[in-house]
Amino acid sequence: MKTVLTIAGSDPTCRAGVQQDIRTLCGFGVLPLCAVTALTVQGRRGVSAVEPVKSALLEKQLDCVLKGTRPHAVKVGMLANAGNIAALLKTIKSHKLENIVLDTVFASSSGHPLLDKKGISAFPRLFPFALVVTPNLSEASIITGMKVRDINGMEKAAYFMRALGAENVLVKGGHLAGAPVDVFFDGRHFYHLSGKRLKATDEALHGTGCMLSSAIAAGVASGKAVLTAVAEAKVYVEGMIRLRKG
Ligand code: PXL
Repeated sequence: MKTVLTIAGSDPTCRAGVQQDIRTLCGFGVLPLCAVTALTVQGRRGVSAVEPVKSALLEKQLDCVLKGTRPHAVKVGMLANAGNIAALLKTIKSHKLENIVLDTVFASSSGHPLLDKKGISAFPRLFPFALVVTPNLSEASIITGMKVRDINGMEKAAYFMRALGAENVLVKGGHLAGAPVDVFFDGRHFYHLSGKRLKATDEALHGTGCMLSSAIAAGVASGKAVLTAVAEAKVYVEGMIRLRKG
């Protein structure tokens, strides 16, 4: 059985974070492993508290779960702070982790920070190890310092992030003013992946980024090409949003 390690924060609603990752990975028939980076306290009204785990404890979790095994892919979600990024970098090198799907989790949809300022500055240090990085428009803007709000800007940002070392970049266009188009860049071609604009509540959309990155990691672990895994993950997330609407 293929295995995917998720490194992410806990969301007690189970709609996002490590809980959502595990559900998604199981749905794709891969075996999840996990390491928890932080506890969040949240409910229907958003995040009310965040408690990062000590970086040494994150490192211990990773060393323990990786002893004697190398996952087929890794999904990285909420990291909380620069100390956890340093612990992850150390682990990536010591355990030679590959097929890393790096989700950019900077803040909750209600605006609560999920990665501190030093963490945001340190975040691009992970790019050279990422098979694919998956920012939305605001995360792409923060990383690149550009105002990313249209497809042209998404292409420029994707180019910039590949130059920072990511092998592939998926800039998610769910917050575009017009039709939702994602831009995928593999260093040679820009692919425009169009989706359907679904009418959904914030609650129904909560955690869909976690779902998408986990689904991509599951596809990659199963031997799919990154672009195929991305396309299939998009179809999966769309289906789940429809289900969540009831
Ligand atoms: O959806 C981003 C996200 C990721 N991980 C955790 C979260 C959230 C959003 O709230 O709580 C733990």
